[in-house]
Amino acid sequence: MAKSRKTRQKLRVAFRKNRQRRARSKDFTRQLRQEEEVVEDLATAERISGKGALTRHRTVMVEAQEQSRLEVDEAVCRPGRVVAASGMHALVEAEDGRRYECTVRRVVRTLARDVRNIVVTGDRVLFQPTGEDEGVVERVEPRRGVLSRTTRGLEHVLVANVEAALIVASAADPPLKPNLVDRFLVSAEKGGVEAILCINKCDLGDPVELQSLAGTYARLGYRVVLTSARTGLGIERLRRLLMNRHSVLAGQSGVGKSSLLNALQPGLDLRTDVVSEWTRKGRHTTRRAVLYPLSFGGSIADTPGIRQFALWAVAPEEVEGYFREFRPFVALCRFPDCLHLHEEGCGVKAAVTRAMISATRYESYLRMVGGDVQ
Ligand SMILES: Nc1nc2c(ncn2[C@@H]2O[C@H](COP(=O)(O)OP(=O)(O)OP(=O)(O)O)[C@@H](O)[C@H]2O)c(=O)[nH]1
Ligand SMILES: [Mg+2]
Ligand SMILES: [Zn+2]
Repeated sequence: MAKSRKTRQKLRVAFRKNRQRRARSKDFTRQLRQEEEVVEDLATAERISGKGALTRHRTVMVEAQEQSRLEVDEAVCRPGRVVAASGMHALVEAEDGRRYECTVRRVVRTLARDVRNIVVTGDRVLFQPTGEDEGVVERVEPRRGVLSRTTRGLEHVLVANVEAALIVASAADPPLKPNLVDRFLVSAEKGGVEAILCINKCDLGDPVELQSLAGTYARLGYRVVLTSARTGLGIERLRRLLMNRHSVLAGQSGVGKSSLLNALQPGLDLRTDVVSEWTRKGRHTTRRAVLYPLSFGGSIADTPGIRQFALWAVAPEEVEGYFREFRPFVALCRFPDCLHLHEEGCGVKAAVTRAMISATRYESYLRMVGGDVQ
């Protein structure tokens, strides 16, 4: 007991030192070097077993992980939500609406699974204000409801703590890619987020074709909204669907996500000025996920368009579970481990032949099982 108390004290001292260091850009290289050291320490400690200095060191590190949640001085910390994030920096909005440019406390970075996702837009955090509009993120709360994909072999969380994802596609310009839509639907379901399909630019599309496409997804039980940011079609319905919820706009680049947001929330362009230095560009080519409050209740994150999309952590045999319409037919497959590719006696393939499963959906399935990037 005594020993562990001592350890804890040591850790506290170290943490306090970290906290006092201001993350000025001239410190950046030095900081990076220190981070590398800590990461190396962790890696070494993980490999060594048996009794010895390294084992003790490992114990300390493990304790540090466990204690990191306790170490936060809740009396001086405030809860907030990450409005935009970039590397080790996060723009955090406190409950009173004030915004703080925050760095991330080193122990939080060390404990993160990978560097990409330390803080993401939508994260709920505890932060300590260090000035009028500056602070330090002390803790990132566990995420619920995420939209992620795989980037260079790592999970890339686009946004966290959302209840609904508005998967936006366009009727034309760019043409609708069903495979990309299906990937987003899978990603949302995997992340515990309700997917709402929004087909935008309906002013450009053939109404008959659009109705049939909308019908395909509506029959699967997805909510489908046909919109036009240009004419205002469907905007009121969208508003009702998003009211009082935390949502995200996701989809291919150029489908009109930001335009929809402007239609949903007139006057938002005024408010985007605040985050313009974070987004570093006009609102028409979104580079970074940014969270906006909605005047009719709730919030919505606008995200950058995605051209390529590899699913995160979905094994081939799991994919069928995300294709709701396959379920009744999977039981008819001759082999219990049927992947519905070339197997004999496959109930799913038979259903595709009989047009009971859409050929386009089956094609999406094949691409996902094949690990294709779309
Ligand atoms: N005809 C028509 N054009 C639209 C509509 N919605 C958006 N656009 C146009 O489509 C283009 C792209 O719109 P954005 O809102 O920037 O698209 P985005 O999805 O936010 O794109 P990224 O930020 O690159 O992901 C712009 O020129 C818009 O004016 C629509 O409903 N109808
Ligand atoms: Mg945009
Ligand atoms: Zn099968």
